Amino acid sequence: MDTQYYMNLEDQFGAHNYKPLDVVLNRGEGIWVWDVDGNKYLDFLSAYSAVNQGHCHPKIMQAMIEQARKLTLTSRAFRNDQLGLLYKELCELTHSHKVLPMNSGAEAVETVIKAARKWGYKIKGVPENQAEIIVCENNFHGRTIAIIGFSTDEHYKDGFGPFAPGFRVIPFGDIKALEDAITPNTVGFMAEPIQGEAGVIIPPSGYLREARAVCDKQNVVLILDEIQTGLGRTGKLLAEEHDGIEADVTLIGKALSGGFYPISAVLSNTDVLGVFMPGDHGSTFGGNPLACAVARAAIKVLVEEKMIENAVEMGAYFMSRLKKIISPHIREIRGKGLMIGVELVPEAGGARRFCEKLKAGGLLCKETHDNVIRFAPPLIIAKEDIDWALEKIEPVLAG
Ligand code: IF1
Repeated sequence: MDTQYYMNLEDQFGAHNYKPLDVVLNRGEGIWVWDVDGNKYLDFLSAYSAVNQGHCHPKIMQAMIEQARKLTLTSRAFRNDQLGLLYKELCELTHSHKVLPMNSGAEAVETVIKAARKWGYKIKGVPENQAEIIVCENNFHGRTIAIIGFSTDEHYKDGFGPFAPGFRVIPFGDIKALEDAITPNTVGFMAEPIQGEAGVIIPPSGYLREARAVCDKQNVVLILDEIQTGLGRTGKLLAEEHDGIEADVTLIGKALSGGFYPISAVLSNTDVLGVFMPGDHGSTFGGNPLACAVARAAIKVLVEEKMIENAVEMGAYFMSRLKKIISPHIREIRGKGLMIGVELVPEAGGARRFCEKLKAGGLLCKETHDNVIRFAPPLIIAKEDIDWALEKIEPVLAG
């Protein structure tokens, strides 16, 4: 059975809500993946930063297998012995007070919307049903109805209305706009520390620190969506650390399982998650012992194997080499740690064709929007593998 066979199956029986590169993968190990025809590729996407720890990390796999033999799901009707340990380890690592586990990133975002609103009504004293949450232009927080309702990308919304009220959109990186948008009914301000899907957009330096100060002054919950930037991707455990701040609520997902299992979490101070009472929120699979055991192993290897430090070093090296490439196609190269975007000029004919060429050379990456190539290898990548990747990237970008 070759690539074409599996592609046909997907096209015939699956909804066409994606346009993937034509590569059918069936094996992964570390930074490498293999397709059904036996071709080997260097993975420069890391499943959108969910496999920061590399594919099929042996220690995470071991934890998953051991837990799967013992107990996988209890529901939250009962307690399990992995949940409290995950809470404790996450709180110690991130200086949070409370954790609420969910499954997908979008569910974590939905959860914080509920929590921030309830905090607004119960603690801040906002009149019932008047709560407002401020978000940023070009945000990406997931695909549910509430979330796409405050997207500024028409494509994500087209045909899916009506949407939930209660959101206000301001430009990203503009602290004055945040100050101006806050009203007595504002309960939260939510942003990505670096906008991923928008094309690796880095806000002006000090933006998060200033946002922290504004939120403190106005009694607004600062919510950082670190689902993509978190867990080492930008060279810190959380990207907020670059600004030396702590959000009131931090959302993590993706690499929380090293790609083994969907698990996300809302990390918060006591005030915000403290508003949830029994029955207010939940999920059948959220906080299940298999997910918790996997997450515990995934964060352990991230720290113990110094993947965050490696992201700093390899990110700086890769970035410096990328910046040396002389190419008529490149408009700007942006990045922090191993979250890197190469923006092409409009005349380059779109990032997709470059991704196709890189794939032919054995390197998998994905365009975001039309003109940005995103490079985000697993954080375990070594210098010689970056050199190998650059041998492929340089001629494709220069040509
Ligand atoms: C898709 C991009 C990445 C996220 C942030 C929440 C979520 C995401 C900051 C939702 C998810 C994804 C989902 C994936 C593509 C992708 C993505 F291309 F859109 F920009 F990562 F770079 N907050 N990001 O980045 O998490 O519910 O998916 O677990 O195909 O939609 P989820």
